[in-house]
Amino acid sequence: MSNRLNVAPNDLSAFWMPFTSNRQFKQAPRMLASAKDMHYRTTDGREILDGTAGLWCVNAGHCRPKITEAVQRQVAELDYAPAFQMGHPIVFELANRLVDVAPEGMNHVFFTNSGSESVDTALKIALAYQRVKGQGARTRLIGRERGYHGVNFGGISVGGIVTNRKMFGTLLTGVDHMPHTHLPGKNAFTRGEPEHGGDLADELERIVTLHDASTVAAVIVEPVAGSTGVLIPPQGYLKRLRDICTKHGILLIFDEVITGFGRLGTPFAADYFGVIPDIITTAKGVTNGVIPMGAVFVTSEIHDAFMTGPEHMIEFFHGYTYSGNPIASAAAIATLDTYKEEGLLTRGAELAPYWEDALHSLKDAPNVIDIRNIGLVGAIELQPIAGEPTKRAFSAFVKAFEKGVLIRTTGDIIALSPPLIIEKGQIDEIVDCVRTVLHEVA
Ligand code: PXG
Repeated sequence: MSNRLNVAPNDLSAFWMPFTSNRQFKQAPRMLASAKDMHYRTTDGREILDGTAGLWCVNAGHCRPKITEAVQRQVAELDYAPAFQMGHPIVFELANRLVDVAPEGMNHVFFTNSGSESVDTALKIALAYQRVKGQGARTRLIGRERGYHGVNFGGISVGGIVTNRKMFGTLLTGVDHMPHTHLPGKNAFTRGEPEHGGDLADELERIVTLHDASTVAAVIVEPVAGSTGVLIPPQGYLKRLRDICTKHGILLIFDEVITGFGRLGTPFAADYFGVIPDIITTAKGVTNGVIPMGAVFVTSEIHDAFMTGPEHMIEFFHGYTYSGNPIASAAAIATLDTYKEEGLLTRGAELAPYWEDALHSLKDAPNVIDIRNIGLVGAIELQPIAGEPTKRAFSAFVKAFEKGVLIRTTGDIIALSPPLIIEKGQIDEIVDCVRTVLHEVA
Protein backbone atom coordinates (compact mmCIF):
# COMPACT_ATOMS: atom_id res chain seq x y z
CA MET A 1 0.00 0.00 0.00
CA SER A 2 1.14 3.51 -0.70
CA ASN A 3 2.54 5.31 2.32
CA ARG A 4 1.38 8.67 0.94
CA LEU A 5 -1.24 8.89 3.65
CA ASN A 6 1.41 9.13 6.31
CA VAL A 7 3.16 12.07 4.74
CA ALA A 8 1.87 15.43 5.83
CA PRO A 9 1.58 17.88 2.93
CA ASN A 10 3.81 20.86 3.45
CA ASP A 11 1.53 23.30 1.68
CA LEU A 12 -2.13 23.37 2.58
CA SER A 13 -3.02 26.57 0.78
CA ALA A 14 -4.36 25.26 -2.54
CA PHE A 15 -7.31 23.40 -1.08
CA TRP A 16 -10.12 25.82 -0.17
CA MET A 17 -11.90 23.73 2.44
CA PRO A 18 -15.71 23.56 2.65
CA PHE A 19 -17.51 24.84 5.76
CA THR A 20 -14.18 25.21 7.54
CA SER A 21 -12.31 28.01 9.24
CA ASN A 22 -9.50 27.58 6.68
CA ARG A 23 -6.87 29.82 8.27
CA GLN A 24 -7.33 28.34 11.72
CA PHE A 25 -7.39 24.76 10.41
CA LYS A 26 -4.22 25.17 8.41
CA GLN A 27 -2.35 26.41 11.46
CA ALA A 28 -3.25 23.25 13.39
CA PRO A 29 -4.56 20.66 10.94
CA ARG A 30 -6.57 17.65 12.03
CA MET A 31 -5.77 14.98 9.45
CA LEU A 32 -7.31 11.54 9.11
CA ALA A 33 -5.34 8.82 7.34
CA SER A 34 -7.41 5.67 7.64
CA ALA A 35 -10.48 4.20 9.28
CA LYS A 36 -11.91 0.88 10.45
CA ASP A 37 -15.33 0.19 11.98
CA MET A 38 -15.85 2.68 14.83
CA HIS A 39 -12.48 4.40 14.54
CA TYR A 40 -10.44 6.80 12.49
CA ARG A 41 -6.66 6.89 12.64
CA THR A 42 -4.91 10.23 12.34
CA THR A 43 -1.82 10.90 10.24
CA ASP A 44 0.18 10.92 13.47
CA GLY A 45 -1.12 7.47 14.34
CA ARG A 46 -3.75 8.24 16.98
CA GLU A 47 -7.02 6.30 17.16
CA ILE A 48 -10.16 8.46 17.16
CA LEU A 49 -13.56 7.08 18.15
CA ASP A 50 -16.09 8.30 15.59
CA GLY A 51 -19.00 9.94 17.42
CA THR A 52 -20.46 11.45 14.26
CA ALA A 53 -20.44 8.66 11.63
CA GLY A 54 -18.17 10.90 9.56
CA LEU A 55 -20.70 13.60 8.72
CA TRP A 56 -23.81 11.60 9.65
CA CYS A 57 -23.21 9.16 6.79
CA VAL A 58 -21.08 6.17 7.79
CA ASN A 59 -23.97 4.32 9.40
CA ALA A 60 -22.43 0.84 9.13
CA GLY A 61 -19.01 1.96 10.35
CA HIS A 62 -15.86 2.40 8.32
CA CYS A 63 -14.23 0.33 5.59
CA ARG A 64 -16.75 -2.51 5.79
CA PRO A 65 -15.45 -5.42 3.69
CA LYS A 66 -18.61 -6.09 1.69
CA ILE A 67 -18.84 -2.48 0.52
CA THR A 68 -15.13 -2.19 -0.19
CA GLU A 69 -15.17 -5.38 -2.25
CA ALA A 70 -18.29 -4.36 -4.17
CA VAL A 71 -16.67 -1.08 -5.17
CA GLN A 72 -13.42 -2.80 -6.15
CA ARG A 73 -15.27 -5.36 -8.25
CA GLN A 74 -17.51 -2.79 -9.92
CA VAL A 75 -14.80 -0.32 -10.83
CA ALA A 76 -13.01 -3.09 -12.73
CA GLU A 77 -16.14 -4.30 -14.50
CA LEU A 78 -18.28 -1.35 -15.57
CA ASP A 79 -16.80 1.97 -14.52
CA TYR A 80 -19.34 4.28 -16.07
CA ALA A 81 -22.49 4.04 -18.15
CA PRO A 82 -24.29 7.02 -19.66
CA ALA A 83 -27.12 7.99 -17.38
CA PHE A 84 -29.44 9.39 -20.07
CA GLN A 85 -31.22 7.11 -22.57
CA MET A 86 -29.00 4.19 -21.43
CA GLY A 87 -29.13 1.89 -18.46
CA HIS A 88 -27.18 -0.76 -16.58
CA PRO A 89 -28.68 -3.56 -14.49
CA ILE A 90 -27.21 -2.59 -11.13
CA VAL A 91 -29.03 0.70 -10.82
CA PHE A 92 -32.39 -0.96 -11.54
CA GLU A 93 -31.63 -3.59 -8.92
CA LEU A 94 -30.69 -0.85 -6.47
CA ALA A 95 -33.91 1.07 -7.08
CA ASN A 96 -35.93 -2.07 -6.30
CA ARG A 97 -33.89 -2.74 -3.17
CA LEU A 98 -34.38 0.84 -1.99
CA VAL A 99 -38.13 0.73 -2.59
CA ASP A 100 -38.21 -2.45 -0.47
CA VAL A 101 -36.81 -0.67 2.60
CA ALA A 102 -38.59 2.65 2.01
CA PRO A 103 -41.89 3.51 3.70
CA GLU A 104 -45.07 2.12 2.19
CA GLY A 105 -46.00 3.83 -1.07
CA MET A 106 -42.55 5.22 -1.90
CA ASN A 107 -42.35 3.22 -5.10
CA HIS A 108 -39.96 5.12 -7.38
CA VAL A 109 -36.46 6.51 -7.01
CA PHE A 110 -34.64 9.33 -8.80
CA PHE A 111 -30.85 9.24 -8.30
CA THR A 112 -28.59 12.18 -7.52
CA ASN A 113 -25.08 12.57 -6.09
CA SER A 114 -25.65 14.37 -2.80
CA GLY A 115 -28.21 15.62 -0.35
CA SER A 116 -28.15 19.08 -1.91
CA GLU A 117 -28.95 17.62 -5.31
CA SER A 118 -31.66 15.43 -3.82
CA VAL A 119 -33.32 18.48 -2.32
CA ASP A 120 -33.20 20.53 -5.51
CA THR A 121 -34.45 17.51 -7.44
CA ALA A 122 -37.36 17.07 -5.03
CA LEU A 123 -38.33 20.73 -5.30
CA LYS A 124 -38.25 20.49 -9.09
CA ILE A 125 -40.32 17.30 -9.06
CA ALA A 126 -42.87 19.04 -6.82
CA LEU A 127 -43.17 22.09 -9.07
CA ALA A 128 -43.32 20.03 -12.26
CA TYR A 129 -45.84 17.61 -10.71
CA GLN A 130 -48.23 20.43 -9.91
CA ARG A 131 -47.86 21.66 -13.46
CA VAL A 132 -48.46 18.31 -15.13
CA LYS A 133 -51.55 17.95 -12.95
CA GLY A 134 -52.88 21.21 -14.39
CA GLN A 135 -52.10 23.15 -11.21
CA GLY A 136 -49.39 25.34 -12.66
CA ALA A 137 -50.25 28.24 -10.37
CA ARG A 138 -48.90 26.23 -7.45
CA THR A 139 -45.37 27.60 -7.51
CA ARG A 140 -44.71 28.53 -3.90
CA LEU A 141 -42.42 26.46 -1.69
CA ILE A 142 -42.53 26.50 2.09
CA GLY A 143 -39.58 25.63 4.29
CA ARG A 144 -38.83 26.32 7.91
CA GLU A 145 -36.56 28.51 9.99
CA ARG A 146 -33.39 26.65 11.02
CA GLY A 147 -33.97 24.10 8.27
CA TYR A 148 -30.91 22.73 6.45
CA HIS A 149 -31.52 21.42 2.97
CA GLY A 150 -28.02 21.51 1.55
CA VAL A 151 -26.30 24.36 -0.20
CA ASN A 152 -27.69 24.57 -3.72
CA PHE A 153 -29.95 27.47 -4.59
CA GLY A 154 -33.21 25.61 -4.06
CA GLY A 155 -32.01 24.17 -0.77
CA ILE A 156 -30.79 27.46 0.68
CA SER A 157 -33.99 29.19 -0.45
CA VAL A 158 -36.23 26.84 1.53
CA GLY A 159 -33.58 26.44 4.24
CA GLY A 160 -33.59 28.65 7.29
CA ILE A 161 -29.97 29.09 8.32
CA VAL A 162 -29.09 32.76 7.98
CA THR A 163 -25.35 32.33 7.41
CA ASN A 164 -26.02 29.94 4.54
CA ARG A 165 -28.37 32.41 2.84
CA LYS A 166 -27.34 35.97 3.43
CA MET A 167 -24.40 36.16 1.01
CA PHE A 168 -26.24 34.76 -1.99
CA GLY A 169 -28.65 37.33 -3.26
CA THR A 170 -32.37 36.99 -3.50
CA LEU A 171 -32.49 33.21 -3.93
CA LEU A 172 -35.66 31.57 -5.27
CA THR A 173 -38.69 33.77 -5.19
CA GLY A 174 -42.03 32.71 -3.78
CA VAL A 175 -40.63 30.94 -0.74
CA ASP A 176 -42.02 31.28 2.77
CA HIS A 177 -40.88 29.79 6.07
CA MET A 178 -42.66 28.29 9.03
CA PRO A 179 -41.24 29.02 12.48
CA HIS A 180 -38.76 26.51 13.91
CA THR A 181 -39.85 24.32 16.79
CA HIS A 182 -36.98 24.84 19.22
CA LEU A 183 -38.54 25.94 22.53
CA PRO A 184 -35.80 25.56 25.12
CA GLY A 185 -37.77 27.55 27.69
CA LYS A 186 -40.49 24.90 27.69
CA ASN A 187 -38.84 21.70 26.50
CA ALA A 188 -35.29 21.70 27.91
CA PHE A 189 -33.91 18.26 28.82
CA THR A 190 -36.81 16.43 27.17
CA ARG A 191 -36.10 12.81 26.34
CA GLY A 192 -37.36 12.11 22.81
CA GLU A 193 -40.23 14.11 21.35
CA PRO A 194 -40.94 17.33 23.28
CA GLU A 195 -44.34 17.95 24.81
CA HIS A 196 -44.71 21.58 23.79
CA GLY A 197 -44.89 23.08 20.32
CA GLY A 198 -47.11 20.71 18.34
CA ASP A 199 -49.39 23.66 17.70
CA LEU A 200 -46.61 25.39 15.74
CA ALA A 201 -47.75 23.24 12.81
CA ASP A 202 -50.79 25.50 12.63
CA GLU A 203 -48.46 28.23 11.38
CA LEU A 204 -48.54 26.32 8.11
CA GLU A 205 -52.27 26.84 7.94
CA ARG A 206 -51.70 30.56 8.50
CA ILE A 207 -49.09 30.79 5.73
CA VAL A 208 -51.26 28.80 3.34
CA THR A 209 -54.19 31.08 4.08
CA LEU A 210 -52.02 34.14 3.47
CA HIS A 211 -50.90 33.00 0.01
CA ASP A 212 -53.95 30.86 -0.80
CA ALA A 213 -53.49 27.13 -1.15
CA SER A 214 -53.88 27.35 -4.92
CA THR A 215 -50.41 28.99 -5.10
CA VAL A 216 -48.53 26.50 -2.90
CA ALA A 217 -46.68 23.52 -4.43
CA ALA A 218 -44.87 21.90 -1.53
CA VAL A 219 -43.69 22.04 2.05
CA ILE A 220 -40.24 20.71 2.95
CA VAL A 221 -38.99 19.87 6.42
CA GLU A 222 -36.39 17.70 8.04
CA PRO A 223 -38.39 15.34 10.30
CA VAL A 224 -35.58 15.86 12.83
CA ALA A 225 -33.48 18.90 12.02
CA GLY A 226 -29.86 17.74 12.23
CA SER A 227 -27.34 20.36 11.16
CA THR A 228 -28.96 23.14 13.08
CA GLY A 229 -28.46 21.32 16.34
CA VAL A 230 -30.78 18.30 16.54
CA LEU A 231 -34.26 19.81 16.84
CA ILE A 232 -36.74 17.05 17.54
CA PRO A 233 -40.32 17.59 16.37
CA PRO A 234 -42.84 18.22 19.14
CA GLN A 235 -45.43 15.51 19.73
CA GLY A 236 -48.09 15.55 17.00
CA TYR A 237 -46.32 18.22 14.93
CA LEU A 238 -45.48 16.18 11.83
CA LYS A 239 -48.91 14.52 11.73
CA ARG A 240 -50.49 17.95 11.78
CA LEU A 241 -48.27 19.14 8.91
CA ARG A 242 -49.32 16.06 6.96
CA ASP A 243 -53.02 16.75 7.58
CA ILE A 244 -52.73 20.39 6.50
CA CYS A 245 -50.84 19.46 3.32
CA THR A 246 -53.36 16.76 2.44
CA LYS A 247 -56.28 19.07 3.05
CA HIS A 248 -54.87 21.70 0.68
CA GLY A 249 -53.38 19.48 -2.06
CA ILE A 250 -49.84 20.51 -1.10
CA LEU A 251 -46.99 17.99 -1.40
CA LEU A 252 -45.10 17.18 1.78
CA ILE A 253 -41.37 16.53 1.37
CA PHE A 254 -39.36 14.95 4.18
CA ASP A 255 -35.67 15.69 3.90
CA GLU A 256 -34.24 12.46 5.33
CA VAL A 257 -30.64 13.01 4.29
CA ILE A 258 -29.67 12.51 7.93
CA THR A 259 -32.60 10.53 9.32
CA GLY A 260 -32.76 8.00 6.46
CA PHE A 261 -31.18 4.56 6.81
CA GLY A 262 -31.60 3.76 10.46
CA ARG A 263 -30.54 6.88 12.32
CA LEU A 264 -33.68 6.95 14.49
CA GLY A 265 -33.86 3.18 14.97
CA THR A 266 -36.31 2.75 12.12
CA PRO A 267 -35.38 2.60 8.43
CA PHE A 268 -36.70 6.15 7.90
CA ALA A 269 -38.03 8.92 10.12
CA ALA A 270 -41.35 8.55 8.30
CA ASP A 271 -41.55 5.08 9.88
CA TYR A 272 -40.58 6.40 13.30
CA PHE A 273 -43.26 9.08 13.36
CA GLY A 274 -45.88 7.14 11.40
CA VAL A 275 -46.23 10.02 8.96
CA ILE A 276 -45.78 9.31 5.26
CA PRO A 277 -44.79 12.25 3.06
CA ASP A 278 -45.16 12.44 -0.72
CA ILE A 279 -41.43 12.74 -1.42
CA ILE A 280 -38.39 11.68 0.63
CA THR A 281 -34.90 13.00 -0.05
CA THR A 282 -31.89 10.92 0.98
CA ALA A 283 -28.11 10.71 0.46
CA LYS A 284 -25.30 9.99 2.97
CA GLY A 285 -26.24 6.57 4.41
CA VAL A 286 -27.43 5.22 1.07
CA THR A 287 -23.82 4.26 0.29
CA ASN A 288 -22.52 4.42 3.87
CA GLY A 289 -20.75 7.59 2.74
CA VAL A 290 -18.36 5.56 0.57
CA ILE A 291 -19.28 6.94 -2.86
CA PRO A 292 -21.35 10.10 -3.37
CA MET A 293 -24.97 9.25 -4.08
CA GLY A 294 -28.42 10.59 -3.30
CA ALA A 295 -31.86 9.09 -3.86
CA VAL A 296 -35.22 10.85 -4.04
CA PHE A 297 -38.24 8.64 -3.34
CA VAL A 298 -41.66 9.50 -4.74
CA THR A 299 -45.10 7.92 -4.65
CA SER A 300 -46.64 6.24 -7.69
CA GLU A 301 -49.15 9.06 -7.76
CA ILE A 302 -46.34 11.53 -8.46
CA HIS A 303 -44.30 9.31 -10.77
CA ASP A 304 -47.28 8.19 -12.83
CA ALA A 305 -48.48 11.75 -13.34
CA PHE A 306 -45.38 12.31 -15.50
CA MET A 307 -45.88 9.15 -17.57
CA THR A 308 -48.22 10.70 -20.11
CA GLY A 309 -47.77 12.20 -23.56
CA PRO A 310 -45.92 10.65 -26.52
CA GLU A 311 -43.73 7.73 -25.40
CA HIS A 312 -40.66 8.91 -27.26
CA MET A 313 -40.63 12.13 -25.24
CA ILE A 314 -38.49 12.67 -22.15
CA GLU A 315 -40.96 12.96 -19.30
CA PHE A 316 -38.87 14.96 -16.84
CA PHE A 317 -36.11 17.28 -18.03
CA HIS A 318 -33.76 16.74 -15.13
CA GLY A 319 -30.85 14.47 -14.21
CA TYR A 320 -27.11 14.35 -13.61
CA THR A 321 -24.20 12.79 -15.50
CA TYR A 322 -23.65 10.60 -12.45
CA SER A 323 -27.28 9.78 -11.61
CA GLY A 324 -27.18 6.07 -10.70
CA ASN A 325 -23.47 5.73 -11.37
CA PRO A 326 -22.54 2.01 -11.46
CA ILE A 327 -19.90 2.21 -8.75
CA ALA A 328 -22.14 4.21 -6.44
CA SER A 329 -24.95 1.75 -7.18
CA ALA A 330 -22.74 -1.21 -6.32
CA ALA A 331 -21.67 0.51 -3.11
CA ALA A 332 -25.31 1.15 -2.22
CA ILE A 333 -26.38 -2.45 -2.81
CA ALA A 334 -23.52 -3.71 -0.64
CA THR A 335 -24.47 -1.12 1.97
CA LEU A 336 -28.08 -2.34 2.01
CA ASP A 337 -26.78 -5.93 2.33
CA THR A 338 -24.65 -4.91 5.29
CA TYR A 339 -27.54 -3.05 6.93
CA LYS A 340 -29.75 -6.10 6.46
CA GLU A 341 -27.29 -8.74 7.64
CA GLU A 342 -26.47 -6.79 10.77
CA GLY A 343 -29.96 -5.44 11.46
CA LEU A 344 -28.59 -1.91 11.41
CA LEU A 345 -31.72 -0.15 10.18
CA THR A 346 -33.36 -1.00 13.52
CA ARG A 347 -30.35 -1.42 15.80
CA GLY A 348 -30.68 2.19 16.93
CA ALA A 349 -33.97 1.30 18.62
CA GLU A 350 -32.24 -1.27 20.85
CA LEU A 351 -29.48 1.13 21.82
CA ALA A 352 -31.63 4.26 22.13
CA PRO A 353 -32.55 3.84 25.84
CA TYR A 354 -28.89 3.33 26.79
CA TRP A 355 -27.85 6.24 24.58
CA GLU A 356 -30.52 8.44 26.13
CA ASP A 357 -29.49 7.66 29.72
CA ALA A 358 -25.81 8.16 28.90
CA LEU A 359 -26.42 11.55 27.27
CA HIS A 360 -28.70 12.81 30.01
CA SER A 361 -26.07 11.88 32.62
CA LEU A 362 -24.32 15.05 31.35
CA LYS A 363 -27.09 17.24 32.72
CA ASP A 364 -24.96 18.45 35.61
CA ALA A 365 -21.80 19.05 33.59
CA PRO A 366 -20.68 22.71 33.38
CA ASN A 367 -22.64 25.07 31.07
CA VAL A 368 -25.07 22.44 29.80
CA ILE A 369 -28.41 24.19 29.15
CA ASP A 370 -30.24 21.46 27.24
CA ILE A 371 -29.86 17.84 26.17
CA ARG A 372 -31.93 16.32 23.37
CA ASN A 373 -32.01 12.80 21.98
CA ILE A 374 -33.89 10.54 19.60
CA GLY A 375 -32.77 7.22 18.12
CA LEU A 376 -28.98 7.39 17.88
CA VAL A 377 -28.86 11.16 17.64
CA GLY A 378 -28.05 13.47 20.50
CA ALA A 379 -27.34 17.10 21.22
CA ILE A 380 -25.82 18.86 24.18
CA GLU A 381 -26.48 22.57 24.09
CA LEU A 382 -24.02 24.80 25.92
CA GLN A 383 -24.27 28.24 27.41
CA PRO A 384 -22.25 30.40 25.00
CA ILE A 385 -19.29 32.36 26.34
CA ALA A 386 -20.53 35.94 26.71
CA GLY A 387 -19.67 37.90 23.55
CA GLU A 388 -18.01 34.87 21.92
CA PRO A 389 -20.71 32.61 20.51
CA THR A 390 -19.64 29.16 19.21
CA LYS A 391 -16.26 29.35 20.93
CA ARG A 392 -17.03 27.11 23.89
CA ALA A 393 -18.40 24.31 21.74
CA PHE A 394 -15.58 24.60 19.22
CA SER A 395 -12.98 24.37 22.01
CA ALA A 396 -14.78 21.26 23.25
CA PHE A 397 -14.55 19.77 19.75
CA VAL A 398 -10.80 20.44 19.51
CA LYS A 399 -10.14 19.04 22.99
CA ALA A 400 -12.26 15.95 22.36
CA PHE A 401 -10.31 15.29 19.17
CA GLU A 402 -7.06 15.59 21.12
CA LYS A 403 -8.42 13.02 23.57
CA GLY A 404 -9.42 10.61 20.81
CA VAL A 405 -13.14 11.25 20.19
CA LEU A 406 -14.69 12.91 17.14
CA ILE A 407 -17.71 15.05 18.00
CA ARG A 408 -19.42 17.69 15.86
CA THR A 409 -20.49 21.16 16.83
CA THR A 410 -22.88 23.66 15.35
CA GLY A 411 -23.09 27.00 17.09
CA ASP A 412 -22.81 26.16 20.79
CA ILE A 413 -24.41 22.77 20.35
CA ILE A 414 -22.54 19.46 20.38
CA ALA A 415 -24.24 17.03 17.98
CA LEU A 416 -23.60 13.30 18.21
CA SER A 417 -24.59 10.61 15.70
CA PRO A 418 -22.28 7.60 15.91
CA PRO A 419 -22.22 4.71 13.45
CA LEU A 420 -25.09 2.34 14.18
CA ILE A 421 -22.62 -0.46 15.00
CA ILE A 422 -21.56 1.32 18.21
CA GLU A 423 -21.26 -0.76 21.40
CA LYS A 424 -22.40 0.39 24.83
CA GLY A 425 -18.84 0.75 26.09
CA GLN A 426 -18.13 3.12 23.22
CA ILE A 427 -21.19 5.19 24.09
CA ASP A 428 -19.71 5.51 27.58
CA GLU A 429 -16.37 6.49 26.09
CA ILE A 430 -17.93 9.32 24.06
CA VAL A 431 -19.98 10.61 26.97
CA ASP A 432 -17.08 10.41 29.44
CA CYS A 433 -14.89 12.34 27.00
CA VAL A 434 -17.56 15.02 26.55
CA ARG A 435 -17.89 15.30 30.33
CA THR A 436 -14.14 15.76 30.72
CA VAL A 437 -13.88 18.41 28.01
CA LEU A 438 -16.92 20.31 29.34
CA HIS A 439 -15.01 20.70 32.62
CA GLU A 440 -11.94 21.84 30.70
CA VAL A 441 -13.81 24.50 28.69
CA ALA A 442 -15.82 25.74 31.68
N1 PXG B 1 -30.40 17.89 3.72
C1 PXG B 1 -30.10 17.61 4.99
C2 PXG B 1 -31.19 17.40 5.98
C3 PXG B 1 -28.76 17.51 5.39
O1 PXG B 1 -28.46 17.26 6.66
C4 PXG B 1 -28.12 17.99 3.12
C5 PXG B 1 -29.45 18.08 2.79
C6 PXG B 1 -27.10 18.22 2.05
O2 PXG B 1 -26.38 17.09 1.77
P1 PXG B 1 -24.99 17.18 0.99
O3 PXG B 1 -24.72 15.73 0.65
O4 PXG B 1 -25.21 17.98 -0.23
O5 PXG B 1 -23.99 17.79 1.92
C7 PXG B 1 -27.75 17.70 4.43
C8 PXG B 1 -26.30 17.63 4.78
C9 PXG B 1 -23.47 18.69 10.07
C10 PXG B 1 -23.51 18.43 8.60
O6 PXG B 1 -22.44 18.53 10.68
C11 PXG B 1 -24.69 18.12 8.01
C12 PXG B 1 -24.76 17.91 6.65
C13 PXG B 1 -23.62 17.99 5.88
C14 PXG B 1 -22.41 18.28 6.48
C15 PXG B 1 -22.34 18.51 7.85
O7 PXG B 1 -24.49 19.00 10.65
N2 PXG B 1 -25.99 17.64 6.15
